[in-house]
Amino acid sequence: MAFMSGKILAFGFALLLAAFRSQAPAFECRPELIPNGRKIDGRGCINCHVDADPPWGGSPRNLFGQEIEKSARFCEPFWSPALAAADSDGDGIPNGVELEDPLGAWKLGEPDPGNPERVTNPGVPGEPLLAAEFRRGDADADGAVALRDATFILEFIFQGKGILFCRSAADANADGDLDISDAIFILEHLFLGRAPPPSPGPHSCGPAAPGPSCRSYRSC
Ligand SMILES: [Ca+2]
Ligand SMILES: [Ca+2]
Ligand SMILES: [Ca+2]
Repeated sequence: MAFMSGKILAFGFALLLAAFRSQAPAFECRPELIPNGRKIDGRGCINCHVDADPPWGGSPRNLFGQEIEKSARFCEPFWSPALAAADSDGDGIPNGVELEDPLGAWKLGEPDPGNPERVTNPGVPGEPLLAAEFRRGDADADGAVALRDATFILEFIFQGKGILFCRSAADANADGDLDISDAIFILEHLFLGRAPPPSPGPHSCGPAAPGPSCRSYRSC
């Protein structure tokens, strides 16, 4: 009889634990552990939970929260290049781009990176995005069209190096393709004085096509 009571108690405890885990408590410290963690609503719980302000202090985790829960331990840092590169909510925009730290380089204690107005929730797919802008020919997104943009394009095409923040920016001749002719176009402009990259040009920013492309381009 005592053995049965023990099993019933254990079962009840397991049920309670499961209920507790499904209504996951929000760690107030965790918004501080991701870049721009409090930019959306000032508190930041909504980055990981479906309800930012439930009456009893916690709510089920959204898709980003579920991903974090796999590796996070209490208030220990967990932000990483791998987590930045992942797309937890499956909307085509990596977590790091949504939080304005595409490379996952931000460290706890550093100022928030990027443009806070562009921050979106990495756990909620389909949020409206601010229109992204780009400079034609500035493939490496450092704010200028230079020799390094040509080498960036060649290394990206032939060696798979680098992160292409905006395909339109690297499409220097604006023909819709990204290939060796874009690197040549930049070189001819720089060293032979030929025509600059077409609209919006190398010195002005112009709107990119709607969608996630150019979302992480940050020199405009
Ligand atoms: Ca996403
Ligand atoms: Ca550049
Ligand atoms: Ca092209």
